[in-house]
Amino acid sequence: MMEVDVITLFPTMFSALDYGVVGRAQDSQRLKLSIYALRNYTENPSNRVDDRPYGGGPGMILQYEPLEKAIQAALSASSTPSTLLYLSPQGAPLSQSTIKHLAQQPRLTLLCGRYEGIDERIIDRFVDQELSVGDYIVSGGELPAMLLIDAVTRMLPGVLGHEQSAVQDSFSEGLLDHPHYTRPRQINQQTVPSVLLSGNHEAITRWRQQQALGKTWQKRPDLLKRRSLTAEEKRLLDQYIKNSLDQ
Ligand code: 4HQ
Repeated sequence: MMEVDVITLFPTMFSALDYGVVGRAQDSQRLKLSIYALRNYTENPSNRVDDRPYGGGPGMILQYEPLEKAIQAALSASSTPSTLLYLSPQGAPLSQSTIKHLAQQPRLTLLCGRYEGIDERIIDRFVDQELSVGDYIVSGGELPAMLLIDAVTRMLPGVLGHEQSAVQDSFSEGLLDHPHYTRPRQINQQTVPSVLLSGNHEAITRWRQQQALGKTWQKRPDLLKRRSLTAEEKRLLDQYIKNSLDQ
C-alpha cells in the first residue's frame, strides 16, 4: 500500500480522486490518502496563512509557520519515511520515468501552494523534490498534485487490470500511442484500416508499432531524438515516411 499525504488550503478539491481508477485504488487499500487542511495549522486568531512578500510586489505568500506545523503533523501521523514534494513551475518537469520512480516509494507528502507561492525556507528545509506539470501557470498546486497522484496510482501493483502492460508500453517506450478503432466498421467515408479486421495478430502488432513510430515522428519528433531505434523500428518508420509522402 502506498501512503500519500496532501497539504492544501482546499481539501475538498481532492474528492475528485474518489472516482475511477484512483477511487478504486483507495477502496481496495492500495492507496491511502490523507488530506491536511492548512487552515487547521494556524495559531493566529484570524486563521491567516499568507502575508505580503518582503521586497514588495504583487500578491501574497504562504507563511512558513502554518506550513511547518502541517508538515510536522503529516510526517508524525505515520512512521513510514516520506518523500516531500512541492508542485511548482520552478520544478523539474514530470515525466513517466519520474512517475515510475515515485510509485516505488512507500510514502509521498505533497505540498500545494497558492497565491505567488510559499516561503522559500520551507523548500530549503523540508522539500526533497520540486516538480512541475508543465510550462504554464495554474492557480494553485492542487490540480498538479492530483495529476501526480493519478499518474502514480496507475503504476501501483494491482491497480490496473490486464491493460497494465499495454498502457505502460505506449509511453514508457517513449513513443505516442497508435490509433484505436471500435464499431462500427464504417462511418460515412471513414473506414477502419483493413489489417485490424484481418485476424493476423502479427500483422496487427507490426501495424500498431509502425503507427506509434509514425505518429511520434509527425507530432513529437523531440521524443524520437531522445530514443534509439532498433533496425526493425527504423525499417517500419522509413516505410511510414515513404507512404506519408504520396498520401
Ligand atoms: N503552480 N506545475 C503557482 C503551477 C504549477 C505547475 C503551482 C502555480 C504553485 C504557487 N505547479 N503555485 N505548472 O503553475 O506545478
